[in-house]
Amino acid sequence: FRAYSHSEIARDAATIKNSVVMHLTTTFLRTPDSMDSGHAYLASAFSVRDRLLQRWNLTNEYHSNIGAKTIYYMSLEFLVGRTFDNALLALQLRDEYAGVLGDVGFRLEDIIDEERDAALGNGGLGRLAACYVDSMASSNYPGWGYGLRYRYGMFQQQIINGYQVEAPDCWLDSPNPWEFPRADVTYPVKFYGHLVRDPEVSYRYKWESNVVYDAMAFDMPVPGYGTENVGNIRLWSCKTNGLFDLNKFNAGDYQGATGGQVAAQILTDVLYPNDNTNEGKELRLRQEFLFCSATLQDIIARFKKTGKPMTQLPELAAIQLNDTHPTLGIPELMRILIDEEGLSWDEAWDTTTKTFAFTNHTVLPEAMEKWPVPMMDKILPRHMGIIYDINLFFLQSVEERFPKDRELLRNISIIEESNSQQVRMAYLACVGSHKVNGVAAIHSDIIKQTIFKDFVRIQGEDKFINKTNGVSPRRWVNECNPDMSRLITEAVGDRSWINDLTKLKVLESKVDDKEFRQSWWEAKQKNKARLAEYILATTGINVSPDALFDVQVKRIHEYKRQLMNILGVIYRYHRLKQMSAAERTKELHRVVVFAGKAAAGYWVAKQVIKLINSVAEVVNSDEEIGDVLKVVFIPDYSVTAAEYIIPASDISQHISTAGTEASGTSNMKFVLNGGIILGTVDGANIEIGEEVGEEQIFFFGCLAHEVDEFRHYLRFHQPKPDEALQAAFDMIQSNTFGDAHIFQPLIDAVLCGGDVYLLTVDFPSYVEAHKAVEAAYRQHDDWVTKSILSVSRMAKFSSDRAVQEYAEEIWNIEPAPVGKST
Ligand code: 26W
Repeated sequence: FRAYSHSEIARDAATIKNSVVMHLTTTFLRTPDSMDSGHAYLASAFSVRDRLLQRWNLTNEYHSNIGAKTIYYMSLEFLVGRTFDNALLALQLRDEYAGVLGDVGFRLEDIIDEERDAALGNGGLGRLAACYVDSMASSNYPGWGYGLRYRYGMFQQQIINGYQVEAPDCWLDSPNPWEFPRADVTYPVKFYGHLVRDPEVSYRYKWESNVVYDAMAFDMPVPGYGTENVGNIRLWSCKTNGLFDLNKFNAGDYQGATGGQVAAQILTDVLYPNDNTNEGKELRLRQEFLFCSATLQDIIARFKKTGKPMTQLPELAAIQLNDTHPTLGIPELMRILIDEEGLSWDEAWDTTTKTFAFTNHTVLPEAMEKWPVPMMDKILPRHMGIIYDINLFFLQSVEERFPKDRELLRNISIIEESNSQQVRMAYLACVGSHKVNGVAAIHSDIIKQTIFKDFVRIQGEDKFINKTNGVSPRRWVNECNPDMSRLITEAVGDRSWINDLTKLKVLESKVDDKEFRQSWWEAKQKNKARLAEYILATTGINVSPDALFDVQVKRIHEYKRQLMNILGVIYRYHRLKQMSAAERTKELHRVVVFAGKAAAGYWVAKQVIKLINSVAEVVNSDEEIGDVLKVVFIPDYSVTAAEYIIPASDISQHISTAGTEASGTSNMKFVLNGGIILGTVDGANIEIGEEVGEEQIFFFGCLAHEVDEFRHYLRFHQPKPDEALQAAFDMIQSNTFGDAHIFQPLIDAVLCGGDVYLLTVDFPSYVEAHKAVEAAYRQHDDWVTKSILSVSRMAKFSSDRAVQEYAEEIWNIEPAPVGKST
């Protein structure tokens, strides 16, 4: 047993070239003469992967040899994006591969572009999971992500006639160099069936069923940067070959022969494309259980190899629940411990609660997962029984401390007494965990005052903590912004900042350095030119990099208020149309960029996309307006698109109604790339403002504590749009952007639907904030100062800091760097 040391990775051009050619000829049966860029990518990727494998094997071997405590990050979503460039940077082989590929006539950038995103997530929650496993690997924490290997990831968004049209994301159609099938790591997962009570122990059961599917592991490497550690994301896929019915086939029943396979496969076929809405679909519940059962069986199997008693599980394993989606892991662990491992209820419960911790990511009521008791009882009879018992013991303990408070018991019960009864997953996750956290300071406060209010009273303040989100500096600065990264490296003196963002502080001393400022500005201009090319390629729209780039990219949702943004654009267009040509020449040129997907069933969000595209069409072809205003909707937003868009922004909008955006993470990415925020006093915007200073951020809008009162007022009073908002409505209603009927429901939601997201309240200060941004951008020198100072103060928002806090305060786990103690 010995370490492969860093230097043993061959980096000379001849060896790299040999390995690329070897994969080209033997893995893909091609010759160098017939190599296209697709095969150049595949052959290079397989060659890089070989180099990663040495470290990956060693990491796993090392961690099991030293019996390291491991963190298991359970998430139904991992929004990884591409891996090739990330791996090249982590192994510090980027220049070497660029050279080798250059020798045979390829540009590395084009080869990188051949890779398809692994888009196994919707938005913030899924990308956070990917950043956290990146940080665990780069900070040497033994940590695994667990998720599902969806055959179809986040749908591809096409824009047809201005409307979003969804197409399947067949990301596995071509070979995937970044996954390892592990046929030997397969677990049976049961559904339905009946229970047989143990004759001796009243709460122990045997669960019998003949509906059993196999979940098979696929492992994805997570290259650590500046370390030899390689992390792992283990994704489960339903295995179907055992389900082929040869007897039916032989009897000529071909559909019947494959029926079992179809029923199984569908479990891991598609990612549910909902972000913040709970549909309550039975297939989703079965997906969640398949995931939880396979994961818990795998964790237990690994633990049992140590030979330690099951009650010591929390000493070797910490399980983090990424929102409530994996909450069935709690009753599944209870079932395994009680029914299969023979623990008493109390031992099992103590072990379970010490192992699990839970992160809440949203306060929107429509996002809260609840499952009808009859559905759960049918699909998972044993788990329903366990949940009843967990609830019973919990309520009994509360009753002892707060006797006769029927209302309290009703409020905190894991079972909601509606018609039909529902299992409240957030309550189950809370009761089954030793720590519960929100994802930004304001959000963590809000959940303590709202959904978990009674739980704070019962279980104590200390259980409820804050862990402000963070983003990976590897992907979100070093990889996506090479020019700015080069400048930072020069200022810091080396690349250490990539694993330690506190080093960014030195930029502060560069703020008066003329040459540095000039380079900083040029880097941004170059990124804007790159985005302009991307916009031209994806939309056919020509934009000038000299304009102010004003960007809002995120899932389309009413609470995120893309509608307010486009209404602001319409108002701007209205004003420009009223000006004389001479007046217009004095206006600041602006490109307003939107991107984001709407859940397939979210009609209002889809109408907002249509409105944006209709406005874009009219404004962009208005010759009077020319370059003064351009509006762009970039289709098919993705991690890769974000890597083009974010480094190119001057101002980005994070304008949720106060109190609704739990944290936001793109806000952090924009500022880390030298962009400035126009935002509400919400989520992590607040903490970003605290760090960078009020000169460096443009806040507007009402405050979270004022929202309830405004909403209450607007339920009973007609909302009153100010003149600006009214002008925007008038422009829509006079058919300026096509048939106004299409958009009337959007206006009605504001004027007749109680204006739940408070557009009429915030619009006046929103318009003012835009004016302030414009004035500031015209002060070119001050703007560069703001940009440099902001970046220098962003250390807090590294996911390395976040993961370290989780490790110290929740997981009780320490770094175990591979190679250091061998
Ligand atoms: C069951 C349907 C469903 C699916 C996804 C409900 C809720 C979700 C997620 C929790 C939504 C989500 O992605 N939330 C986002 O999480 C980010 C990471 O913490 C935060 O930065 C965002 O503010 C929050 O909206």
